[in-house]
Amino acid sequence: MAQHPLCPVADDGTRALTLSAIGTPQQALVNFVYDTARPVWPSVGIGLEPLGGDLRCEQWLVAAPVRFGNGENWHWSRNGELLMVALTAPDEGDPAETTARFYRELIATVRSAGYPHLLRIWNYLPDINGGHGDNERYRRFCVGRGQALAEVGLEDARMCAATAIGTHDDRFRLFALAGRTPGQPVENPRQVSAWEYPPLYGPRSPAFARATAVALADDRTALLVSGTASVVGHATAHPGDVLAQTDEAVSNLAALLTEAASDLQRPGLARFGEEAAARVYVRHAEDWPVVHRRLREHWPSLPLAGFVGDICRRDLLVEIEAWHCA
Ligand code: 3EB
Repeated sequence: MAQHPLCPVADDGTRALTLSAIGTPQQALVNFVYDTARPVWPSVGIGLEPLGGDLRCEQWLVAAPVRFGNGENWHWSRNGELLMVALTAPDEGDPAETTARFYRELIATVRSAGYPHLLRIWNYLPDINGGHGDNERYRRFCVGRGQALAEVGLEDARMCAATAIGTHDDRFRLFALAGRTPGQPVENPRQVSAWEYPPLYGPRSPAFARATAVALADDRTALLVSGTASVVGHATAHPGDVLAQTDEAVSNLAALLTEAASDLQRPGLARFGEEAAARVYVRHAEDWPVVHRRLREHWPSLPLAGFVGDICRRDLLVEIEAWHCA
């Protein structure tokens, strides 16, 4: 692992995101572990091949005590404020069906458990670019998600930050963080809101916020930043050029952080600081070294983790998500 001297990462590659007051007893709500074969909940894998970088594990810490449980296809963990749900199922049939089922189950669960506000969602689905035109699996995923949201009356503009990435394995994975109190969605002035994309990109526009801001107990704010790609307005910028796409994604993230700092009146959010980390998804593993080097130039001390993952538009080669506290 190429450890950068400025990165605040433990020797074992673990980076903690502390979602409760620093100095109080903490416990993991979830550990995203990148290279463990059979993690045990609340440790969990994301089904993508890791490419290296600074991180091996993200610990999402909250105030203890945390309780854990599971059902047939899912695990959960929760404390008094936050709930994490991980649903997984074999990938079968039309992704619209699986997705609608997952989202119905997710929303029913978070509501009945008393954590009705979605704060961050990750969707990892096999073969995201399989199928043609409006039958492309990502577009069917968007149809299923949209249908479940419509059924429960959840407006797109109130959705949370999200990631949707294609895997090369055979399981559908959905992770969701939910809270007792709402987060605040943040949009990106350089980008059309995803739920307002024109039908050119699919019959059902994607329902997610560019970021969700979550107020923490000790007056910090966590900014949970969606997968961010080289999309300007609603169009893909620089098709075929992974480094130009990387720079454009970085510009999008800079604009988003500026917007968040202003919306929340919290100047510290305007740049990635001490408490932050990013996952980077590249479509082609061979692009990782140049993308990694370029990101290191933009962000000398931001801990990074690289993965092979398919981005939801075929012409996108790289996507970056992040969390960031200030
Ligand atoms: C984009 O800006 C890139 O459908 O949940 C990024 C993050 C993207 C989340 C989703 C899609 C999603 O449109 C794709």
